Amino acid sequence: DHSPSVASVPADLVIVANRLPVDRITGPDGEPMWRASPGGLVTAIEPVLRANRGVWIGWPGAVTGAVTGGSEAGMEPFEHEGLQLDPIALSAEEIEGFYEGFSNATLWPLYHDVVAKPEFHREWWEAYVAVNRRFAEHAADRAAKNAMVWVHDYQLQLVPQMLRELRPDLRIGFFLHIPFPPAELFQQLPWRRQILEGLLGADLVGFQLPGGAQNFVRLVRQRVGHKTHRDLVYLPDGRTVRAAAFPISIDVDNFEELARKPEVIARAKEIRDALGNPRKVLLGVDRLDYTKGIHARLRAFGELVAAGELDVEEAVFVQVATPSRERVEQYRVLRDDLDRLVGRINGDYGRIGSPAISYLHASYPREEMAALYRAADVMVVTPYRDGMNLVAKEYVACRYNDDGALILSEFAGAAYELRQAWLVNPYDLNGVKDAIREALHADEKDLARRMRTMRKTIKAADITAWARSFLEEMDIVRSAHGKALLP
Ligand code: ADQ
Repeated sequence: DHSPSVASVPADLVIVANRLPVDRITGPDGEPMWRASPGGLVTAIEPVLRANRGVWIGWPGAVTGAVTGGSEAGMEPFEHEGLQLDPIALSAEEIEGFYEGFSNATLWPLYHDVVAKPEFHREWWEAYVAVNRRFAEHAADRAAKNAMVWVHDYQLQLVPQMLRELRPDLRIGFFLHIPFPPAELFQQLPWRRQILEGLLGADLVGFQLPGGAQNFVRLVRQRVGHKTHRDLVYLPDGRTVRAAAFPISIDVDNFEELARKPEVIARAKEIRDALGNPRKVLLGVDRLDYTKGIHARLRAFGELVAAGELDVEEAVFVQVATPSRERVEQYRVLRDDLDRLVGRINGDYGRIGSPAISYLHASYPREEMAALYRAADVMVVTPYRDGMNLVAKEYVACRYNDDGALILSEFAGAAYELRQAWLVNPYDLNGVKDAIREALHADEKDLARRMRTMRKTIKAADITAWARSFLEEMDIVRSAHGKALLP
């Protein structure tokens, strides 16, 4: 379904993100093909994209079984299920320096409270600059006069400024999906000033939480020396940049609908049966990442089992951890650590047919995720630091009977809205154990009271509202400084 002629029309809305909403795969005859990789971002942006003849620019990922090798073959703009997609190829060296290196081994740990030690390498930075420039040039080519360009996430922080230099007519927004760190940590970055200036190319810089926006404004004042007032930055050329919080959400109705499907309900029961019908099922679902606090929660659970407070035939922990970024050293180390921890707990306390922890590396379709959420009495979300954490919101969306308990780290962005969860400090193992104990023994009324409030919260702020509020704010910010506007 390639139709480049349609896809090359200048677009009024351009989404620029590291990844396209499709994966590039190799078809049966060795030809490149596209497969949808549905995610929160595509669900959020799809309606706006369709309504505005929008185009999405991004990397389609390495071809399964091989690296793209910078080949441009089959990388021309195309249409996929009504969306205009424009792939950018990355060479093997670029994947290593820009993606695995600077994005995932420098910025990711630095922005997550240095939970792991960030590595600073000049070659990685150079790759980051080069790839950001390619994305910016591509966006400049595709955007119509006065178009709106919405740039996403930590991989592309230089794009706003590069794009503004090429196309001053554009309205540019940026949204950061991960935390923006406090000045004390950000300061470590040898290229801190370049990153701040890169972001200041946008009219609106969005963060998950007000704290991130405040960190940014404070750094701009201290490091770049611009005048600021509250959430506004005043640039010498008369332009203003606004920094504000837009907590991201999920398609709440869609998750609830899934969870109400008879097949999903049946599947949830099947899952409990397969686990030996324990009285309680605890669940963790994460990308296998050292920020997610998987180790802490499994240790806390293991200690409760070891102390005889929980019996493995009464309570089972299901941990789904999808491997990610496996070429980055710290992720391999984490995977081995978790394998050892799970092996030890199951070896010491499991019984034949009843392991204490059911540990799965698989990646599941949405229906299966909904069934897992439905099957779980206690959802355990304990990141050391997380921009938002959609899993917590997905669990709440699926609990339409107002039952089930959510244990949630204070350091997840979601804790800002989901105040009725059992909030924990993941570094405090006794605190996590207390929360697990309380959640397992909570009475129905307490659970219902908490869940009802949390459900109201997420229903009032779903993913469509998130996208709309960001785009509306971009309109306001830009008109406030009197530049060209779309009707
Ligand atoms: P992530 O770090 O990827 O996202 P998260 O917000 O939890 O973390 O989103 C993970 C998504 O992947 C969820 O929608 C979940 O359902 C899905 N998922 C996880 N494991 C899966 C599996 N085994 N099979 C299928 N699906 C699975 C980053 C930031 C977050 C921020 C989001 C959105 O790190 O803090 O919330 O972006 O802005």
